[in-house]
Amino acid sequence: MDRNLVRIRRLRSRAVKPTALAAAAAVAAGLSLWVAASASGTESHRDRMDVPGVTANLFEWNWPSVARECKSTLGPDGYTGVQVAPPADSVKRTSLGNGSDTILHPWWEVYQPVDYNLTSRMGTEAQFRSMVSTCRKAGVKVYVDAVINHMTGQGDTSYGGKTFTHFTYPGIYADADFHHQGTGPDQCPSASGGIEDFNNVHQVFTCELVGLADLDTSSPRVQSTLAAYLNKLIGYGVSGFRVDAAKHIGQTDLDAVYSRLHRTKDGLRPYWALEVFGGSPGILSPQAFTTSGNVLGLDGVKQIRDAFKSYTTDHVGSIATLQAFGGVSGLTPSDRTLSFVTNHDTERNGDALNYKDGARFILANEWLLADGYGSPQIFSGFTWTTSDDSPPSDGNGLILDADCTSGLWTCTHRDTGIVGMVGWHNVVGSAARANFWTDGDNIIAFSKGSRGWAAFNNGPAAQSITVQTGLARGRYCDVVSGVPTRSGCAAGSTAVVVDAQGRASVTVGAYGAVAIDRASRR
Ligand code: LAG
Ligand code: CA
Repeated sequence: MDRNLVRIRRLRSRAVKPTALAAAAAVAAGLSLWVAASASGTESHRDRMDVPGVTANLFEWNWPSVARECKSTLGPDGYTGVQVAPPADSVKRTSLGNGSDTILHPWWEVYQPVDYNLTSRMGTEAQFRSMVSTCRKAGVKVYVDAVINHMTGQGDTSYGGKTFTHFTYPGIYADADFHHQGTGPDQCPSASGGIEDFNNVHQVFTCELVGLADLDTSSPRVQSTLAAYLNKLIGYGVSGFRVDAAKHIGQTDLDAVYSRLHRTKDGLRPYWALEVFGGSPGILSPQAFTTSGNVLGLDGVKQIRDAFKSYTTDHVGSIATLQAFGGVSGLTPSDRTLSFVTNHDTERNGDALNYKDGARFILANEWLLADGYGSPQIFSGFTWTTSDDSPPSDGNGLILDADCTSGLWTCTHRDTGIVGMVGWHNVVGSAARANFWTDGDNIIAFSKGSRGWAAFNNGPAAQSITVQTGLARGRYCDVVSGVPTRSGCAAGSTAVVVDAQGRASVTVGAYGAVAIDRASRR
């Protein structure tokens, strides 16, 4: 039994959930793998890049709420990282924009930066800083959504009280720092000045995305301004970035910015997860951006949706298809991918399952944690009716404290089954998948070496199966129904008996999962 596992087991047997220590051990295990992989790789800038482990994406949680959650929940539950919303000062709408929008402070205000001072809807710069330090102390690293392709597309005042116009942001950028319509190499060639053809590389890089002022990221001045912003965050203890609209910056400019970044507080290169929507050819594809960093698993999101619930045909799907998922099903390589069931865009645009899918959404998240593809991230946002809805805020757009009892926040990361599977993920580590079993339709089961075994039922009726678990003989507690106590299974949690041949008979509930691991043996 390896050292990490012993630690996790000791923690669980003390009736303590896997904590910062387990989390750190899991990170260290991932890290050594990464270093080994990159030693043989060709891209030197990947050398010792941070590896996030399991992250929670607390979308638009305000900074004091994130800090509290790191300490009370994320760290103790074994999450090793948290992704937070764009912290830069952004537009604060004082009137409705163009078109049909009817909400004064839609969630997307934060994707329209105005200034790199961190006065935002989520709090002050001091609150941000203190959140990062609280989270790090709880064993939870902080990853920031970095909006660096563009500035605002509308409005004239910001949360930080700045006034600006399109192309002029006092103190940071002026007209010459942006791409403009024209025919030169750093100019936008489309008639409208916006991206009209997502297959045209010149337009994708230099034209405006939905009317947002497009930074001339090829300019050394812009690059150093962006790097100064990101380095400030790194200085506060941030471990890496989800790079918004990375597809519209392009590899060359992304690399130029990345090369200016400092090491993180852990002495690593910052994590760099590029947002690149699939659907465009060649160098615009997610695959082609893996030379510049990790990428978001957006194509995987659709495969997961279609496996659990097909939107195109019968609305049933079949998770037996997930026997092949990852590089083998055409996705970017596991060690280059930030994987998730949904994010803030796909939960609204039909590409993904979302919290409204109920048990199936939870099941898909549990499966992702078990599958082990990519660095898994659990998205946890606020509930909404229309796709522009504001997160719970006061009249000025300032976001209120997250409250998991109000029904206004989904709090997906706190779900008992998901928390159990975060622990399971940390226990099984990098063990290879084995003992795959399926009924050929909507039940799958597999082990990770001899460290853990899990079963998933994406059907409306409970099913009993008898299968090879790959685990040693013993009595194990199901971790999906609750983290085991020192002496036994959690209240209401089922025990699974593995016989001398490694076989077990298990009943898996409707749209449910059962999972056991070496640290859940009692
Ligand atoms: C992203 N990744 O590349 C974000 O994940 C996505 O959420 C952002 O769009 C987008 N890129 C720009 O950062 C979101 C909303 C848009 C919104 C935009 C800027 O999905 O709807 O556009 O943020 O706030 C809004 C209006 C547009 C308008 C634009 C500029 O909806 O109609 O043209 O603002 O004024
Ligand atoms: Ca651009």
